[in-house]
Amino acid sequence: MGPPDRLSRAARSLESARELVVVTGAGMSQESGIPTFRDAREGLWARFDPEELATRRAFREDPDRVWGWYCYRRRLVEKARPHPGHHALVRLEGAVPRVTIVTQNIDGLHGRAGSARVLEVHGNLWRFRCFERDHPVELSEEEALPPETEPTRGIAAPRCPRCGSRVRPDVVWFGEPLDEAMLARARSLAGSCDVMLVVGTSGVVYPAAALPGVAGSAGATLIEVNTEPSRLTSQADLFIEGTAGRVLPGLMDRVIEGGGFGG
Ligand code: BJW
Repeated sequence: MGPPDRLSRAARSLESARELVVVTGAGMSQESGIPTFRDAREGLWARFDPEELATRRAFREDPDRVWGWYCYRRRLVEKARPHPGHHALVRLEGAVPRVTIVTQNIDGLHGRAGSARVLEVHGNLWRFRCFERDHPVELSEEEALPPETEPTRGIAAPRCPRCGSRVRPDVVWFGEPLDEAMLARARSLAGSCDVMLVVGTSGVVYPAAALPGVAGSAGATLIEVNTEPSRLTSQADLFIEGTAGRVLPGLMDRVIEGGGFGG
């Protein structure tokens, strides 16, 4: 089957879907200028050590180093804009009765594009809590976005106004549990959806990587969009090779042409 046939088949599945779950990963944001994690040359983990930046131990040992790196990440995201792929997912809400995006991304780009139902299972770069007691903390723009420095230059992590412990980003580091209620919701939706669209994830990080398996076992059609095969491709009914920013708008155009929900 050639790429146009795959797009048409994917569009037909989406047109008949009642409940769609879209699982996104770092590849979804790549064309907005945000690097992925595992690209061999440009990926964040090719340039920075996750053990030193994305674990509780790392923060405990050197909060300023970790805080400085997340300030650098926040600056990257602040300059980024949602791309046509994000907007195509918003348009999908007019074509399928219920659409939920389960994103591993912490950049908030789906929400900025206008997607209505987004579960950010790895947290959000722009929310903060304290390290010791999880008190939610509000920060000023200057505290969240201090002047540009090197990504590896430490920046003093602010203190929680209630308990004095250091402030951390409200994201999920390795070895930390995901929000229990949100994960339960994501699993339940995966088990009840009729189509799951998986975009731009390597499928190596659990528990998010298990969601396509849950959907597939429950009989959903799995459609994957990625620039290259991933760990999840063997489970996919349809693999569409290409970037999110090119494939998703093309897919949406076909859904609209085909009528879609209420169309
Ligand atoms: C394009 C594209 C374009 C490029 N268009 N495509 C079971 C088995 C094995 C291990 C475990 C397991 N269960 C738990 C674990 C341990 C661990 C884990 O999974 N480790 C694996 C690496 C082996 N998981 C955890 O620790 C999780 N916690 C947990 O399970 O807790 C249990 C617990 C319970 C009770 C008490 C205590 C604990 C937490 C995982 C948190 C992950 N955190 C990070 C950092 C978040 C904050 C931050 O951003 O700084 O999340 S790591 C990083 O990986 C980030 C991402 O969300 C995540 C996934 O990466 P993603 O999105 O797939 O990106 P890439 O780069 O890997 O892939 C990009 C893809 O896009 C590629 O395929 C490209 O081809 C493609 N692409 N450009 C379309 N333009």
